[in-house]
Amino acid sequence: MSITNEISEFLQKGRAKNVKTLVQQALDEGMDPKVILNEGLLSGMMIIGTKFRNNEVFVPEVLVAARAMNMGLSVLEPKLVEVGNEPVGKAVVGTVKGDLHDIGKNLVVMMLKGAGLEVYDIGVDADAEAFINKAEEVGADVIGMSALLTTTMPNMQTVIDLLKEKGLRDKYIVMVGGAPVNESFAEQIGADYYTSDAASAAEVAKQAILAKKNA
Ligand code: B1M
Repeated sequence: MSITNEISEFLQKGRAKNVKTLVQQALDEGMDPKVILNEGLLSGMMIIGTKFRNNEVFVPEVLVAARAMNMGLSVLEPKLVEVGNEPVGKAVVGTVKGDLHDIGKNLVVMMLKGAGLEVYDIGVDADAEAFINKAEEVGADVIGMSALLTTTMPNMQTVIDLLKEKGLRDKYIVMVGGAPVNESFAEQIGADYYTSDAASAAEVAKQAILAKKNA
């Protein structure tokens, strides 16, 4: 079995320590961190997601798999972040109120750091004030929101509405993403950008900041 398959298998079983060890081993063997991410960690998480939807596994199993995923990501982070180094701008990133899913958000945080942004991760279940207060405090360029539940997607709108209410909407580049979010939803709530994955989020954020600074 290939090492990425082993990572995927251990992740599905929630064996965090094995995942951590194997991710490190794969890196030591010179494997591309993106291959480890996509073919090991994310592939295992996708299988768990499908089994969850089909009622073949339940919340506790998903929770331990998610812990193993985050443990693997923590080993990968320094490698994924190693790329660009010029400080491009600042971003505040979080998962919206009512939503505890953090894996996609963590990936976005890592990729943004890798693209040279200074990132303030406000965690999960973050309300509108938390996004805006942090953005104001640190002088952010970007507010990035993640949502994984159809029931929490509307909370992205709440953040944008509060920005408008405070007269701050144009001050920030607002980016949204997460499995149930799409381009038309982003347009409907008045976000600036939707991206389907963390790597494109980083690319778009960087371009948008540069474009705004040069405008
Ligand atoms: Co939950 N959950 N979950 N869950 N969970 C989903 C999302 C679900 C689709 C599963 C299913 O039914 N098939 C379903 C949502 C259904 C819906 O709303 N339509 C669901 C449900 C129902 C629930 C609960 C309600 C279950 C329950 O309690 N009965 C509950 C809700 C808790 C809450 O949040 N209040 C719940 C709980 C959990 C766990 C805690 C057990 C765990 C989360 C642990 C954690 O995150 N630490 C969990 C997990 C792991 C999942 C699945 C299996 C995997 C999610 C994930 O991490 N994917 C998920 C099924 C699935 O998505 N297939 C599911 C990997 C991750 C890398 O992808 O986050 O999409 P994702 O990020 C992607 C892109 O979306 C994008 O970049 C990433 C790729 O590069 N992206 C952005 C994300 N954010 C972005 C922001 C951007 C740009 C791109 O710009 C700012």
